[in-house]
Amino acid sequence: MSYVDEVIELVVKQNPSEPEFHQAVKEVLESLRPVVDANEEKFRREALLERIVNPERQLKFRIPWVDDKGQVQVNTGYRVQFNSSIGPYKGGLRLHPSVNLGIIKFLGFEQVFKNSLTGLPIGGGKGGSDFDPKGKSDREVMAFCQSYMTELCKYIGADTDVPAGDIGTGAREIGYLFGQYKRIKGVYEGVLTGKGLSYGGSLARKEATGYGLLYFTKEMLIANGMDIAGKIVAVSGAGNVAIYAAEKATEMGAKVVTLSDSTGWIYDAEGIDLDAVKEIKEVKRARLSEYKNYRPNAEYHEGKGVWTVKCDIALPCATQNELLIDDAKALVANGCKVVAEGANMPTTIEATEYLQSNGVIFAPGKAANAGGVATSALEMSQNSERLSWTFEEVDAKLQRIMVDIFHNLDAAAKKYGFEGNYVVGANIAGFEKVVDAMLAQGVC
Ligand code: NDP
Ligand code: 2IT
Repeated sequence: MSYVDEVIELVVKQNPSEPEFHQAVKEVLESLRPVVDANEEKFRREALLERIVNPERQLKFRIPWVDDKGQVQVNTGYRVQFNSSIGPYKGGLRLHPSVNLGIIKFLGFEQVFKNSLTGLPIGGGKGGSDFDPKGKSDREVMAFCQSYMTELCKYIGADTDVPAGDIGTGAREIGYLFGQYKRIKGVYEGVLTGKGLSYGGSLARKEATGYGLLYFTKEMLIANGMDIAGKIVAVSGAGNVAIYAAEKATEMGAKVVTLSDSTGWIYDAEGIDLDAVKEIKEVKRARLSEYKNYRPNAEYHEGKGVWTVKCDIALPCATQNELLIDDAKALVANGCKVVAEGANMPTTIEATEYLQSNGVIFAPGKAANAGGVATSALEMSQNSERLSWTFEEVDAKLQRIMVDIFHNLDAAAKKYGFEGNYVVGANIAGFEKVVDAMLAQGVC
């Protein structure tokens, strides 16, 4: 059996009931076959793949907190410190009832290669909890965040592990987490990114994942002889990534016609009104169904269906496995030419293969959504030098990073004979740097 197949089998055996982790490992290792085959003897002796698929450390702990009725609630907290070969662990904290160890491990594993692709000195990690911020009061969210950080602060620090936002963790949660870290440790340091601008945050971090997705997509379109202006774009999600992806796509002259949340989706043939969406989502923390109050001509549909509309470009920006094989078929049938992932692993392996084999240009999340973590690394730099850069400075660096990522993975795909396969290109380009650092650092 080949080394890649052996390790995939091992991962499934050693981590039963973690399907998302299996999926992420399979996608990456399948892409690495040409590199692994060319170095099989050395990689086996070094147990390189076994080391790559095993987190350096995984933490799981109790988070007790008191709700507004005086009732004690208990959630489970996680932090998976996956790989520190190229820098301190870096990656977000997800707060969503679906969170479990397998989901955090898939996200941490992806983060290792994504962070490598940014070209910046950050290792990979991820954390979160099954706590659901929806419907909770600000005080309840604060109580939870303070309890989470009371335990987490023992394992993180500006030079060891630097968490940030992800689903359910935005500016409010980062503020409460930062305050508790400072209070317990007595240190004012850049231990989290995505901070508020008044206490060490970076301009353009809020916009960075969505904007970066569009900088990447634009470069990929140019390389394929296409232009983003005038295109119809379907976006899923209505959170941090989706909103700023839609904003930049609109700024680039495309028309965004959809957004979605966990209860339904909107279709606005005239182009989504982002001021309305920001008010609904960022200010009121309400449901997308309210969008019709702002734009009576728009459609609101309960449930799934965002991929059934006619579009040139699809940008899945909500969550994992939200674009399935039937969605891929509908997109192809409707003439979609490009899919670029704003979320982490939103497209199943089957759907990805269907899109690629039907001529759709496909950009994997670990490359296309790397602008968020890249700008987090820029926030770390600013904190270290105790200076703040202007929006324009950060945005210019972000653009450069996304353009470079595209060309690096394009080159890696070509080098191994997979021209145009950006999944293979991203996995190989991300892997090569991590492997180089791991081998240089000996058995650790
Ligand atoms: P937010 O919490 O801001 O928004 C998430 C959006 O996706 C919401 O509209 C939410 O709807 C929807 N959503 C979440 N879970 C589900 C689900 N199970 N089914 C249907 N819809 C769902 O998160 P972000 O925008 O920050 O993150 C979105 C994706 O992007 C995630 O995959 C994340 O890992 C990834 N990402 C985020 C980065 C960042 O910097 N924030 C960086 C790189 C990737 P509802 O509000 O109804 O739950
Ligand atoms: O998935 C991701 O890259 C993020 N949620 C952002 C991580 C970060 O550290 O900014």
